[in-house]
Amino acid sequence: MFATAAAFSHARPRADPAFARAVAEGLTRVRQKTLPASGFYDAVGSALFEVITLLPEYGLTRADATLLECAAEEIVTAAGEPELIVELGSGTGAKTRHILTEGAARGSIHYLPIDISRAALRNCEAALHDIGGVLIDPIEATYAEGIDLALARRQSGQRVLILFLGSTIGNFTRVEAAAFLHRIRRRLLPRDSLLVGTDLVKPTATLLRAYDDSLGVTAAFNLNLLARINREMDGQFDLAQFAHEARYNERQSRIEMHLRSRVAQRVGIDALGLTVSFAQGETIWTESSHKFRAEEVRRMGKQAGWQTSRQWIDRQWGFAETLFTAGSVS
Ligand code: AVJ
Repeated sequence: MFATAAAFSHARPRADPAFARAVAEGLTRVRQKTLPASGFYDAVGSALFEVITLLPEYGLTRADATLLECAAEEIVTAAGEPELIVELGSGTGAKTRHILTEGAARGSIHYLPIDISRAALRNCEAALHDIGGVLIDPIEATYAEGIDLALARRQSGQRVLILFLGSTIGNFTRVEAAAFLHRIRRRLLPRDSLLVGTDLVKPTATLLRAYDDSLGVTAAFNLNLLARINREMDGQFDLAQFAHEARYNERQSRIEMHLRSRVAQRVGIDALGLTVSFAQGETIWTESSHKFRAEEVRRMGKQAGWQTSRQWIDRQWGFAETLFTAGSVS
């Protein structure tokens, strides 16, 4: 039947169970409703994020990439020429290329990108497979599970470098970020390293432009959370009834993204058996993107048990790469 083909092309994509749980929990909160920032990155959202990185207003990814390109040689040397390189959140692999190329110039590299998205891992492998002397072993897992799986592959005497780039750490609260740095430190050995990319505090106007661009790509990226619920969970969100909003929280030095309901409305999410009520002007908090001071990052590492740190800073945009190295465990 011809109808079958049409029905297939409109088939509901399978709901990601972790995202579905977070939706059910976050939209039934009595006070501030929330949706998780990890939910942005389905196929549509990942493509929109790639566009964001090209926008003139969003300098973050360009600063990160430029720094890594310029400092790759120093980073690999300071990390003690690691043989095992683990990356949290594989991204497109474009930024990692410089580190891997430099590492492979000193000896063969085992590269283990970790991501919950199989599509992201496939893109990363396709983008980096041509670098000679690098064995790529993608791990489809959460960061915590993935780190344990990756470190189980360490052969004795191998030195490890963990990469956490792109200011992804900025999505954590400061307390969560500190706990994360501590947890990684406990899993590593003396002389292992961790490279963390962080966006730095900068003028509020610059930040607001970066998270509310003139083309509306960030608005689409934010609204895609609702579109994704419609696609995966038979949600009834009318996207025109929600507005993208980016605020800067001075006290916490972070951008907060929200979706504001333009009217009082009730929205069904059929696959969850849920109806959500919104007051006019009520918001869903969708992301926090923390901005750091360079010395604050070094201090966080020290407090988490990392003995030494080195930093490379892009002053034009305001971005830092910080390399923490584990000393002897006391
Ligand atoms: C990928 C988490 C670093 O916080 O800037 C971009 C995501 N959100 N525009 C960020 C994002 C809105 C991005 N991170």
